[in-house]
Amino acid sequence: DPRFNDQSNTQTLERTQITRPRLYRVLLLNDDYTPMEFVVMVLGRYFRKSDSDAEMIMLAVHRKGQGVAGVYTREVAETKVAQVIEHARSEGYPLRVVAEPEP
Ligand code: TYC
Repeated sequence: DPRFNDQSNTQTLERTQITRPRLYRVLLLNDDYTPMEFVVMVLGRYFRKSDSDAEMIMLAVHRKGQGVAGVYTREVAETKVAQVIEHARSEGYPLRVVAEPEP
């Protein structure tokens, strides 16, 4: 019987191993110089936020000091950080963006 898959003819349940990737939060940090409209544009273009969600997230960061732009696997999160920083620097803005693992 093919279900009995060891020599003692006892049944062994085989399970497929599923490993969830660790997820990383991309955080936007507040500063005094980056224009609000640039942060809203970043949230739309790089984090696929609607205009109203982008506005709410930007204002939360402005008031509270930091906020979550999105949650991704490590490589995606790090790529978005690099892309946003490059874009901000190209415009002369000091915007800070970091990725941190979820607890
Ligand atoms: N504090 C900025 C201003 O008043 C706006 C801002 C919001 C900057 C969020 C960065 O991550 C940021 N122009």
